[in-house]
Amino acid sequence: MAKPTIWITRTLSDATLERANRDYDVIWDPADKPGNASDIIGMSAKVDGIIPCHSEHFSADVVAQLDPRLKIVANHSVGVDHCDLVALADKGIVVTNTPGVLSDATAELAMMLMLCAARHAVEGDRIVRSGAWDFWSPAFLVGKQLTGARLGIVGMGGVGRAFARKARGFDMEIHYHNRSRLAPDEEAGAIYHADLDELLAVSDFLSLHCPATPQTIGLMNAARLAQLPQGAVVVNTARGNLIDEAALVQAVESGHIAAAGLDCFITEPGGNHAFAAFENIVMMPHVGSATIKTRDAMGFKALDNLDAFFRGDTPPDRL
Ligand code: 8YV
Repeated sequence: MAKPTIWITRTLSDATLERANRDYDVIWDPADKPGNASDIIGMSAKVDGIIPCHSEHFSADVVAQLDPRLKIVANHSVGVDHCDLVALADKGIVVTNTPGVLSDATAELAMMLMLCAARHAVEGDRIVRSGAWDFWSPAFLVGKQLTGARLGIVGMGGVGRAFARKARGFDMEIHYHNRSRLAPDEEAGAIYHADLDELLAVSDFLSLHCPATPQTIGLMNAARLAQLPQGAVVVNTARGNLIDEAALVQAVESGHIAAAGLDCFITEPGGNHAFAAFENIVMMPHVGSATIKTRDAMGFKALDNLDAFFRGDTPPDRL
């Protein structure tokens, strides 16, 4: 039987590309450019499946123009806010994602951002690197300690729970808000707040781990940022549009928010240049899951989903 043809939109890990080329007829452009609407529409007539990243947008308008040849969108991401799931379902296109395998890598990056934000890493690095380090005092670059502090986690899915596990190692008191309360073994002592506002009031550190949905976009607006304790640290490794960026700039400027660590921005790639004026905002370019181990695992999970689908089974991560 002829191998199915798939389009791999971006440069996935070597191991993933090798396995894909072994099992499929693969269309992949090493130029590694995001696929735009016309790329996606055009390619849908040539392939049976696509492995996209969050950089390819399957809007309702794009989905309406897809060729019936395309049967499955096997995302190389856990987040699927770049896909109009209703439009894809209406069109009979199967959609999968890659839950679980990127939780630890993303939680590690969140921890890095939280520590860097809390301990003036951007400023400290700049001072030493530039040769401007000509002074020391016990009052120099005094930061905020994680030990014993209250950490609020919004969204206790795979990444939120992985982050809670790591934060326990720093002896933080874990609080969380989630659509539903976790079972006691998953909660592992974390304190549940059914009400987001209650969580915010006790979050010396706040880390966002929920998906971007119509309910969560703009979640951290000026009013919610104001509910955090004075001097709180905000971390976002989920999606940029969870935070009102102008409100965050104001809250950092006023000192109400002591520092922030951001891996996600409303505009990507690009970020928000207003943040660059603040050395207490540490930023990374959406690389939460960018480790060799995790990139391999994400690619393999996307391929596992395709394999199952083309065998005639239900893909394990079908949405
Ligand atoms: C990925 C992500 O790097 O999985 C997600 O939802 O945001 C990132 O971890 C990216 O989406 C890869 O496609």
